[in-house]
Amino acid sequence: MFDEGQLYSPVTADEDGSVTVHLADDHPGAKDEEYRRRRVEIAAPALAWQPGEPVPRVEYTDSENEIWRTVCRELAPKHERLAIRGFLEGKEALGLPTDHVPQLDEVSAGLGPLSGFRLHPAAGLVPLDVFYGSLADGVFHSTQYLRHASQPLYTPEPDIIHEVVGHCNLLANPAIAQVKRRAGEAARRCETPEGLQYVADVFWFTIEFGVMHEDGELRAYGAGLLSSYGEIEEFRGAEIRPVDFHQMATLAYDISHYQPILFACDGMGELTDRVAGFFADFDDDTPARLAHEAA
Ligand code: TIH
Ligand code: FE2
Repeated sequence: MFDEGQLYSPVTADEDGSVTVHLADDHPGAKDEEYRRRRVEIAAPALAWQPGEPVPRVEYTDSENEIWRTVCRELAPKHERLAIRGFLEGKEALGLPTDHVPQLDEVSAGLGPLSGFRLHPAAGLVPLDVFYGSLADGVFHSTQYLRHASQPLYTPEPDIIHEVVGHCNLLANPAIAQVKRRAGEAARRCETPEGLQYVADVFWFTIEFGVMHEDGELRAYGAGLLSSYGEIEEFRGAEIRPVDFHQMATLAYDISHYQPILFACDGMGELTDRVAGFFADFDDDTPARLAHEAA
């Protein structure tokens, strides 16, 4: 069980239209006035954005581009050593810039011909039914701000590095993009918040934090591992369990640290057949059935 709402700094708008980004006291940017101002500047157009309008462009500053460069440089050798082949193929095909932050529309233009996915801007947390449901339409919601410069190696809060370097390189692989579409279709079929939460929990332990046995080695395919040059070095030290959907949905855990328990697919086939098949078959009755089987 996991509350995704805790991950994002809430973004609110007053009646007069003024936007506030609420950073928690322990957020690395909490006391950085310039960072706070910048978060508002980036969130406001995303909050006001409506589908059909052009995605707001962000003129990234030199220091933001520097964060992007640092993370890309640190991640490159770690991806080669620790990411699954399917991710590396997607990364090669998408060819993201490594020297500056790309615009969401540029990333969408690259993804379109590869897997049909495109990006919508997110000011902060997108309601779960919208976030997961729109995956069925090939839409991925992406934040546009960057993590704070003082902690580039890991952020508990998804930023554009996580969304684009982690998720979009995966979405550039059609077989993996298909798993995300199936998760979206499962979310669309849910009529209960419990069903939707179950989809979100399984998504968390697969697409966000999944690992895989590949060619005799444990490698990462979860976007949250692939966007953090701190956590990607540590996942082989986690407790690794075989894929178990009931466990994924019932495990209590803490989002502010590296994950101590991860679930490993046995090769790409288990992701594209078993995990995708789980989402393809999922409905509101699935949780009770799996709980019964586990008892
Ligand atoms: N921890 C990831 C990173 O540092 O890139 C970001 C997140 C992934 C999932 C939730 S937050
Ligand atoms: Fe994510």
